[in-house]
Formats: sequence, structure tokens, C-alpha cells
Amino acid sequence: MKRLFFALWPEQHIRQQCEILTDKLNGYGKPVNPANLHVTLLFLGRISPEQQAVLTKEASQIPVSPITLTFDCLSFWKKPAVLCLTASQFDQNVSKLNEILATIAKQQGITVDDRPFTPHVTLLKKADSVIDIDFAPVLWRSDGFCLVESRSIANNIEYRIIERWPAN
Ligand code: 3AM
Repeated sequence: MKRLFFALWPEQHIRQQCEILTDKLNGYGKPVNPANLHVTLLFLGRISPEQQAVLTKEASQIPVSPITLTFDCLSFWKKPAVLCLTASQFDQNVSKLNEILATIAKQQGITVDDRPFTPHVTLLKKADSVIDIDFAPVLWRSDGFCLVESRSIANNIEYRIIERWPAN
């Protein structure tokens, strides 16, 4: 069994822009390792090899359009205690992709998060307050999506891309 999720993975220059912003937030929480920055499309949880094989096959058949997200807000989410980048408006292609992935996952008996989908990039964990700083919006262009494995190693979270599907 592997702990998996679908995500948008950043190109290097987007990762760097997020990293610069995270540096500005120094002292307000625990920075996410820059190598781990991503937009979760759908969290799947613990998945068997059989489920993974079906999910991978189904995902490869999804028509994927390029996605552009403008992350122009910093949001503090109290319950998970995170500070993340969010978008005041966003490309409906990303919501469509989330819906299709959720349908595929449910067909495999996987319980998915039914809360409204909010694309975000978590920058700080263990955050405890709203932060009001000026920053240049992060333009996140994605030419596809991926399936990612999440592993906990010695108190750190490590993400490994298992498969990538480019936009058509
Ligand atoms: O994209 P972010 O960093 O907000 O919080 C976890 C992380 O989200 C989230 O999935 C992403 C990759 O680990 N996550 C972890 N457990 C979850 C759960 N049970 C979850 N999302 C929904 N339900």
C-alpha cells in the first residue's frame, strides 16, 4: 500500500518564486521544503497496487488542458494551521480535473474529500496567524498533472512522482 495523491508539480522557476515568498514569511511557521511544493488535485490516501494500476490507466485517458493559476492571496487556514497561496479566481479546468479524478477514485471505492476544491500551495505548516505582506502573484502554469507518493522518513515528508501525464 502506498499513500498517494494527484497533484500539479511546479517548474523550477515557479518553485523558486514560492521559495522566495516562503523566505519572507520566516518566523511565522514551519516552511515547507521547496522540493515538496505542489498543488494537490486530489488526496487519495493508502492505495493498493491493484487500485493504483486502475487509477493510472484511467488517469492516462483524461483529456488534459494546460492550466494557469494566479496565486494572488495568502490564506491562513486555522484548523490545519497552514499558510498557503490561494487564488481569488481560478481556471475552471483545474476544478474539472479535480472532479474527474474524484469520480475515478470513487469508482475504486476510495473515500475522497467532499469539501469544495480550493487550489492552494501550502507554504508554511504550524502557522498560527494571518500574515499581511505585499508580494507579486505567483503565476503557476501547468502542462499536465502527476500521481505522487508521500512517504514519512525520519520525521520528514518526502514526495516522489510516480507518473506524469502531459497536457494534450
Ligand atoms: O496540498 P496540501 O499540502 O495542503 O495536507 C496534505 C497535503 O495537502 C493532504 O494531501 C496533501 C499531500 O499530502 N492530505 C493529507 N491527508 C489528507 C486527508 N486525509 C489530505 N487531504 C485530505 N484528506
